[in-house]
Amino acid sequence: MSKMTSHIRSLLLVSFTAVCCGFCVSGDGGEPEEGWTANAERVAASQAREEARNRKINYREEKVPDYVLPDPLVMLDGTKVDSAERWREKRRPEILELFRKNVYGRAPVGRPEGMTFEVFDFAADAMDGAATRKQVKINFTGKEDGLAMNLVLFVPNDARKPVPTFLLICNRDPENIDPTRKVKMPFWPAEEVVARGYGIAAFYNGDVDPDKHDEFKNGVHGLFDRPGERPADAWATLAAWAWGASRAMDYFETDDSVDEKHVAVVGHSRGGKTALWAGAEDERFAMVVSNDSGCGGAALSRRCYGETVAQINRSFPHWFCDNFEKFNDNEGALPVDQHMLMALAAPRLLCVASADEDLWADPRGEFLSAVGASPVYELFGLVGLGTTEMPPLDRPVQKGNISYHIRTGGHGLTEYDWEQYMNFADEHWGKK
Ligand code: GTR
Repeated sequence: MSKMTSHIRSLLLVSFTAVCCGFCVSGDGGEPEEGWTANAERVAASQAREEARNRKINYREEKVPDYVLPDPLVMLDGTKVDSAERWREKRRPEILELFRKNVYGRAPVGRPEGMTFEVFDFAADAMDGAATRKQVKINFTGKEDGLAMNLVLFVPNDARKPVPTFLLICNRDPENIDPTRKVKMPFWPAEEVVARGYGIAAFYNGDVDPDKHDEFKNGVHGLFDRPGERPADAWATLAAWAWGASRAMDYFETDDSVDEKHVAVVGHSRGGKTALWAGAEDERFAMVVSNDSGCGGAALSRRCYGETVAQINRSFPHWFCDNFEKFNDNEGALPVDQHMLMALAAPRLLCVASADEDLWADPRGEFLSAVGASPVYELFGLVGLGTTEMPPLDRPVQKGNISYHIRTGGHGLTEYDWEQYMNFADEHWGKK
């Protein structure tokens, strides 16, 4: 058997083992606990709903098609990647390029000329004295009344500066990231993050690009794209939001209170897809957090479980580049799958999370992606996920440089999720 076939076989075996034999030894050394499986009634009800709507969506594990994942460690020309150096120099750029061309599109490179930062709000005694608040207007061109995004940042007052910081790409109503803290939402539990000694920042994705199909006339597309026909690999909206996250990072590099070498980019759902892409495009992010990101995020496209490529392109035609439509009902033709997007985070920290009721996002596909990215971490002499067995509910796996958990409940970003991300950061960023 050739090396390549043997690797593909082992990837398949990994998927098979995880699907069929999920169990885990309980923390107290007692009976092995079952790994997570989707609740059978929920599967049946979800399937019935799709059938009533006449949609080709699958929720049954046994109906997941056979698939072979592209090997992250084999170049397009068949050459095996056997060192971290070859990964860095050859394979990583190749995979990044494949994602730009086929999935997210190509964003303008680097920070825009003329961009300005204006700290328009400063409060040293925010959160009852626990934090210093700053609000920064990031004006992309520096032109008067030019398109700008607002960045809100809280830095704990009693922490040693500069502080490691979490940046949320907020894809929900801006009240979720209320700078006044009159509104407090678990989606962005700023007080709790500050209490753990971390900086916490956020921006609203709609500042960068509206979340609607506007023919790319508004937002940063309207600002930077040349008039005329859009290439099929032009950046779409997820790439625009990811680009926005990089502009926040540009600001962090100028702020002495933020440790720009320890910034986590965090996103939920469409924001999670964006966070993964931001971490791929911009290696300044030391940690990448994908919360319930599903299709086009952490979930393997080839599993066609829950939301599919065809479905997401239909519902959200502005999220991905036009080339992505070539893979509607044709996932096997993709030169990449989402485990390779995760691999682009290596050797940095990566968190992947799913929710029990969120079958639409394919929790098992998200887990298997993390499994599939692990060989790239191993190339760096690191442990990736450190297991191929899906854990039970609410039993986070934090053995290596990839963290995974599946929690009780539905689609959402909760305090429980944030706690896991902070625990992981504590472990790796020396707080423990
Ligand atoms: C869903 C969509 C997902 C996910 C989510 C969200 O409706 O199908 O891909 O991104 O929205 O962002 O909340």
